[in-house]
Amino acid sequence: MKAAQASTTAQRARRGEQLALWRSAEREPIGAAAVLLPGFAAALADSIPALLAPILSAAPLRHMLTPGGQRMSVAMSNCGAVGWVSDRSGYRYSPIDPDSGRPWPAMPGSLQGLAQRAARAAGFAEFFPDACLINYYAPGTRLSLHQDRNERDLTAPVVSVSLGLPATFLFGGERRRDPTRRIPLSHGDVVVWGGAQRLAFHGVAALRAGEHPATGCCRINLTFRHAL
Ligand SMILES: O=C(O)CCC(=O)C(=O)O
Ligand SMILES: [Mn+2]
Repeated sequence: MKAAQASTTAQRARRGEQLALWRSAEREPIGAAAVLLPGFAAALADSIPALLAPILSAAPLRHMLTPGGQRMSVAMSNCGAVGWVSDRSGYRYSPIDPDSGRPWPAMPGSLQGLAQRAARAAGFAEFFPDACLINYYAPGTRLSLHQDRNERDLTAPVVSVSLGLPATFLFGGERRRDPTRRIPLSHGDVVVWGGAQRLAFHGVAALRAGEHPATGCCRINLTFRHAL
């Protein structure tokens, strides 16, 4: 019974993703090797917060310390074989949650599948995410321009899923000073970048206050990467 229900949910998600891709502007290039997939995760998006609840109870959100000693304003946690961590000694991936001393919670198969299908829809056929960074944005929180460059294999793309309150994603070039595009993101939108744009600078503008039925007064972002 459980297996039958699970496969129905997965089938519904896939049908929703197909529909999202067929509708007109469903695959909006935001660069040569970067694409916005509006609503790609819509079929699963409302159920993701419940999926994250046990993960966040085992590995609670925390404001990590930057190597420079500042607390990050975005609260973070991870699921998957490894998790992204930051502290005085730098940025890296770790199989162990430093707060608990235990491995990170496993990445749910439905999330891994979603990330793989989004990568494929964006033109990256083989994607095996082993890390899912969970970012929690309260109103006013922003993520400054940065590159995702702590992964060993930079041929794999980054898949980024937006949930809850709308945000403005900033997507630039390979140099910090390159101009940035401002891309509005809503609940269920997915951005994928890789290839020649894998090291593009990107960030998130300060989150505007609001209320969303799926997440309440925050935005949650899931970033899937192949780290090791
Ligand atoms: O929240 C987002 O949309 C982007 C997150 C991000 O760039 C990161 O976690 O490295
Ligand atoms: Mn990033």
